[in-house]
Amino acid sequence: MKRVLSGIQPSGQLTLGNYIGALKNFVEMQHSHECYYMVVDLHAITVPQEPAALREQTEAVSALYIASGLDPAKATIFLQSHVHQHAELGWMLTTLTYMGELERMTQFKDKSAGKESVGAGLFTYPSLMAADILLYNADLVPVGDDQKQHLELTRDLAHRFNQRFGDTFTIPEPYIPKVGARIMSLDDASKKMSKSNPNQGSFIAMLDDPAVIRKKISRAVTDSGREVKYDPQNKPEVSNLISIYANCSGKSVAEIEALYDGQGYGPFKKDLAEQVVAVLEPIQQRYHEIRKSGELYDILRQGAERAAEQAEKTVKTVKEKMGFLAR
Ligand code: ATP
Ligand code: LTN
Repeated sequence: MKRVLSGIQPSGQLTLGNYIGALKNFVEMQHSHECYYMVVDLHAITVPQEPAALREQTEAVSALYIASGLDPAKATIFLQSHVHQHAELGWMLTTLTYMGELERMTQFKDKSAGKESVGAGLFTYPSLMAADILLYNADLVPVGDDQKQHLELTRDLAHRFNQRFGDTFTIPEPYIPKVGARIMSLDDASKKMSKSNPNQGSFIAMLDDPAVIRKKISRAVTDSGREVKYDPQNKPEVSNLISIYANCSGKSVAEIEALYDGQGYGPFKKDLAEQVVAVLEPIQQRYHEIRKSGELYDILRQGAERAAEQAEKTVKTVKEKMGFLAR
């Protein structure tokens, strides 16, 4: 069975982009793969986090994992900070990463742009991400399109380690959805939908009330035309909404275009909102049950135990190969 690993940062409310680009695939893959899914809290602190907010968001993201359909009996679900081997291997891989490689990362450039002081962890973020993946010798990493560059660096680091110290790591492949790998902001189709955008209207949060979802979609920017047509070059806003529709409904782009042929944007947006609500409402109901039940802590404890077993094996091998003395 192929191994899968991925993670999401508890750095804010999860969006529909996180769901379509990543979480939905996590759920699908658990049936046919050996899966490890983390909440990457160590990554979240690469930008300042209030402790109380970090605690709340970490619990919320973990609960959303389960509410979205991840099954602790099938997948190993855990917090990155509960498995200390992530930080340990992260450090070792940082020493193998070149400054020039990190300087080229577009996520770093975006997140550091215009900031006066930027933590060094934001810069070395990709080496920790490589450790996350290589610790479990993952074959496949389900992520959105924006993570492709980080995956490429992970592959380079795995090669580099294998060449320098002997065959150790599996070279992982990204697993990126065909439609919906990059859901764009509702107010600006040139930017990806992001949980850290201060404009609430730019994203749909997975926990937004149905009434709020309907309002946000009705206000989503379109163009001055009236044709529901998938054409990302010339109609980026409408194409983005079609991608969301396709993902939430299971309909193809061609079916959606045919359905709204000659009808303008009104009916399309109205139905789109109902499709999104139909996906998110049941997840929200389960989410509230899980938060109330207190079962989360047991799930995370068991997940961390299972993950640590595998992670420790890898760290032991890596230390031997790099020349650290055994205890
Ligand atoms: P931020 O927007 O705060 O930088 P993020 O949501 O991009 O955060 P993560 O929470 O770590 O960052 O992302 C988790 C997963 O969701 C990643 O696999 C990422 O590629 C995917 N993802 C995030 N935004 C989108 C989007 N707009 N469309 C598709 N996938 C997305
Ligand atoms: N960098 C990712 C989050 C992340 C991740 C990982 C994804 C951290 N470690 C390991 C896949 C595998 C992000 O910002 N979206």
